[in-house]
Amino acid sequence: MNSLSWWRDAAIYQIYPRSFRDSNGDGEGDIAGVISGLDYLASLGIDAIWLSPFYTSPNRDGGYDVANPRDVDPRFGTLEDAKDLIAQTHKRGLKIIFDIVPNHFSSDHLWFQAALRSAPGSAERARFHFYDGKGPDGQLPPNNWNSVFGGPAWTRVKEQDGSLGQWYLHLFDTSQPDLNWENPEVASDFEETLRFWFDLGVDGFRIDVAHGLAKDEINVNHRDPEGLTRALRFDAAATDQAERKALLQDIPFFDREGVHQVYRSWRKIFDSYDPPKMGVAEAFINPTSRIARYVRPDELHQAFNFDFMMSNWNSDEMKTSITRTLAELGEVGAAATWVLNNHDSSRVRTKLGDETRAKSAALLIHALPGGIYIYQGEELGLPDGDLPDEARQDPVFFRTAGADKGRDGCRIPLPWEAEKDAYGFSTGKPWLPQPKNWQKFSVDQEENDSESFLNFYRKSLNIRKSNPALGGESPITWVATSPGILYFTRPFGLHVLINVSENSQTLDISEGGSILLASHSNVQLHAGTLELPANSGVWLQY
Ligand code: TEU
Repeated sequence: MNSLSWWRDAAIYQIYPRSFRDSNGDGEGDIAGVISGLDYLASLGIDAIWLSPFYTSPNRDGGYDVANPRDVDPRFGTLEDAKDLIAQTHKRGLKIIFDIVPNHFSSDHLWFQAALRSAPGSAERARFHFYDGKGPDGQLPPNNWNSVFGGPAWTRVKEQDGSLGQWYLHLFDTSQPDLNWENPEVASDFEETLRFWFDLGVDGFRIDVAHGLAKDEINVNHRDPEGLTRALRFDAAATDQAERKALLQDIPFFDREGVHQVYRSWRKIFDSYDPPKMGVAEAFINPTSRIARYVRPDELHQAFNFDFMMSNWNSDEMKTSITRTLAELGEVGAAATWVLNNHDSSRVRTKLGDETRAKSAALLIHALPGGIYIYQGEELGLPDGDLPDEARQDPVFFRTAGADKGRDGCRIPLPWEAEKDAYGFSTGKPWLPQPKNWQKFSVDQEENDSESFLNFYRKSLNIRKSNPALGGESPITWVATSPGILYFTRPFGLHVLINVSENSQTLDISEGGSILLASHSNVQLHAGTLELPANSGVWLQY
């Protein structure tokens, strides 16, 4: 890890604070809970943590509805707790990044409350996207855009005199009014937020909906509103991925030119600190060549690699995505990132369908040049949990009338201790019910089992950190081999082979190597013959 550009090959662990660990028994995770887990996190072999939002929020979208970006929600603790977390994280030699949500505020934010009290055309309304409706009485929304969470992207307000009035844009929930980035007050407020946390020692930001801040002309309808809905659905299984990628290229409020000016000005702020701060874009766009534009030398540092995350368990698809990523990012001099899942997607174990594949996917990405992101619980091999509909909280579930189950299944509180209530997550009732059979995934059980998923991740991450053949950005060289196998080498004698097929394969390879790590003990190497069972993977050291 190079200290100035530490993020280029870092392993960054995503904490969803609400579900990490609860210190006060209210059933929701909090900052003190994160602090109590820091030794565990440091033992994994990661370099940094990223926390999803814990700011003041009515919590209609898990805190991505921010009412005050420069304070901590009492459910999570206090600003003093946040300062303590930064100090305690640094003390363990880890970096810490927070989440910034520039596309929208919560409708509880003072600015939006003021906008509701103010007249159409006022300066207060100009911080958001307020428009008159269409139709004789303005009863129709200004355009036909859909919200990412389902339903229209517009809500009509009541004016002060009680009459039905203007409409405001919300690409997400009604409680998340979009900010108007053409208004300089918006830009300066976010610069203040960046500096506020940077001055407290935060090392960088994950930028929520980084592709959404600039919008096309509001007065123009989108020609394919149904395509728009399909492109935006969270339920990956509901849309063919190839179709989805095509549809994503034509969204009037994503990936517009105007966003780049914002990141150029943020970069100046990042670089004004010593050492410089970093930013990672959450930009859900296609084609991938567009992603490279967010990480040009004067913009952000990283962008999540959703193209790879959305690839199916298919060797050609995965290889194409890897090759394209490295080539496109290489052109702008940016480091790649590799992500298997996050708090918006299915967990990788569930997505790939079994444990061996999930381990092999980790062996693959932990051996690629660039940075990796790990979503809390991924190291335990957690699957998505089944939830009764009554327990669901994600606005996606409600706004699609249950057609899309939403993202709660991947947000279930972590199991820490097999024999305790709530698996030791909380002494109270967890905000989402945990499945009955999660003892085996609990941290304490996995700690004591040398063959556990956790100990596998620990080995993988610690080798990645200490062995010069892994991590870093040295190139990969593909080796021609049997169909269904991904085989590449990296300098310092590392050979990586992943069997992305349902057939066990016996491969003749060069002699002299030994197994550094394998997804399973049934991967065997004898002289120059490698037995690679279906879906398994291996690192060989020559
Ligand atoms: O997600 C952004 C988001 O919803 C899109 O990138 C989405 O993945 C894509 O359009 C496909 O539907 C972020 C947060 O990660 C998420 O938890 C929040 O709910 C959302 O922003 C709103 O802040």
